[in-house]
Amino acid sequence: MAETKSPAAFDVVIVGAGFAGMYMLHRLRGLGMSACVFEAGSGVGGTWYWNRYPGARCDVESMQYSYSFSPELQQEWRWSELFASQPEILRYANHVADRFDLSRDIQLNTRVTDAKFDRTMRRWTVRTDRGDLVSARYCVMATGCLSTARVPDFPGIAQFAGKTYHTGHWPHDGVDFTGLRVGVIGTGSSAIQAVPVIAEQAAHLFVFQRTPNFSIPSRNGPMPDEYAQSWKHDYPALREKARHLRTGVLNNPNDISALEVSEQERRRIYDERWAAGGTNFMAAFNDLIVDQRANDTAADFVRDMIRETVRDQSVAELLAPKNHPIGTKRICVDTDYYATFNRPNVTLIDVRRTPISQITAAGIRAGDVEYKLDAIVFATGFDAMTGALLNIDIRSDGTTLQQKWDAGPRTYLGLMTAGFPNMFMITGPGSPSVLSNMMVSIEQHVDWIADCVAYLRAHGEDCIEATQDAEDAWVLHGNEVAHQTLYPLANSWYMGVNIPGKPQVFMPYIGGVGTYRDICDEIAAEGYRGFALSARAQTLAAE
Ligand code: N01
Repeated sequence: MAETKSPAAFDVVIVGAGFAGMYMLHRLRGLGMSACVFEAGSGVGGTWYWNRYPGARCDVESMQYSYSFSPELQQEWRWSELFASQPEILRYANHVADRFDLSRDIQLNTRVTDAKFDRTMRRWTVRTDRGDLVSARYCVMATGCLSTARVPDFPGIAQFAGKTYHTGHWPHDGVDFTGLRVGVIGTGSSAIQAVPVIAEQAAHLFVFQRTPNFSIPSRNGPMPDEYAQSWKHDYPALREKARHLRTGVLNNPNDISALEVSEQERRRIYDERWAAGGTNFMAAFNDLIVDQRANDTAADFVRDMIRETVRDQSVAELLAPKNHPIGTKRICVDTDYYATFNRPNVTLIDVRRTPISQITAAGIRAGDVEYKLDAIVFATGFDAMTGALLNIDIRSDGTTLQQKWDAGPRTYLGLMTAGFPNMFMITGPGSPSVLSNMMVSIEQHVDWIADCVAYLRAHGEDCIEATQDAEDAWVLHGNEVAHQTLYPLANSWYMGVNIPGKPQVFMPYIGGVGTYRDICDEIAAEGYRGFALSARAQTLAAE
């Protein structure tokens, strides 16, 4: 879009007003820095603004999936359920925006299209789809890990006469499926939450499954007052403890091997975790994600639970995952997912055996069968971790980020990438991000970045850049750690496998939230080891 304005100048430009961008703005204000935030949505909340599909809720407990930076905020906010629903989390995001007066620096309905670094001026110039032009010393990408929705390129998609929806772009006024024949494509976390709710409304629901997933019942319910109070009473200590755990979630880890106990004892422990519900199931033993034999015991247990729940054993067999170790694709959490397949109005279709060949005017064709539909829900996921970043034309020294990451993302700590000075990523590839409680990881990154820019200011520096050596070493370390686990055995979006042509590398850092935090803190304490720091004045004097 043409523009004639000269750029407005800020200390920092932030891309995205989800939980990461909002807290970043708050911290920068606290440092007396000027910042502006661009947000593509018409409201704050990021992933919770976009993902409004039926049944959407968080699979980390509400008492833990919330900001910890403000003691007042965490005391005053009341969650109504153990696992908060999307509308409630969005209300919370809006409450935070109001409470900390964030909105005056957030420009909504504005998508950042380009960001260019000028090495002479040591500033980023950022453009938007509305013609804004902004210059800032630092650019912070708070663009989210799962914010670029993906619809596979099914032939005939445009000719479908009914309505289509993607879970990650759900209409704001909801969708009424009453009396309709609905198809859901995909059986990841989003579908597993949406399917039971849509099944209650639809005349008939067809679930098109390519790969079954392991799902644990959430056992969600109203938040008991005493439970909320027990957290609030001890919040500072509990939050601190969570920051040093592997996933950033207090999940009652059992620090013994699944192979150390008798079969009976193992079964007792799995039964207990299954009855308690939620992702804590994966903390039943300490080796489920590193030892195939240990993993098999947990996977067998869940497969048995599926067979117990689903009456038609041929459907149960289709729903029971057999091709990836449990937990190596994101473990799902549900309310009545497997039981939904006992309903007479729900049909499971195995599109592994008979792939979807076409979307027709009347529905979906898989094999020889055309399923007549009034609506199709694409629960087909996201171009994860890199999609939102690479959708922006990011350039420095004549190179684009797209070119630099041609063979997969390369970062130092998931915070910066060499050759792109003064650009920070929040929960970028190479950090624990999607393998952790995102709130814990977001706060850790925001605090690290805020401390970093404050340090630069205090030391008269205005430029920071990851060195190539440090980045190479971090990428190597990340790969080594990932390959000590079972994660790379799954065709997951963690590996980029869901996007045709995307380089297949394990993107998040799996070393654990606590270990990672210690590494980041040590690096900062050593004057930002592995980063090159400089000031423009010094550079000019040297020339
Ligand atoms: O997406 P997904 P999602 N033909 O990529 C299928 C977070 N999240 O939106 O596995 C047929 O997991 C695909 O099949 P396959 C969470 O981190 C959190 O569900 O590629 N099927 C798969 O079944 C999660 O992991 C929460 O064989 C096709 C599905 O589409 C992440 O978001 C809630 C296909 C995509 O599953 C993404 O979850 C929701 C094709 N051509 C999401 N292409 C909570 O906090 C794709 N599929 C609870």
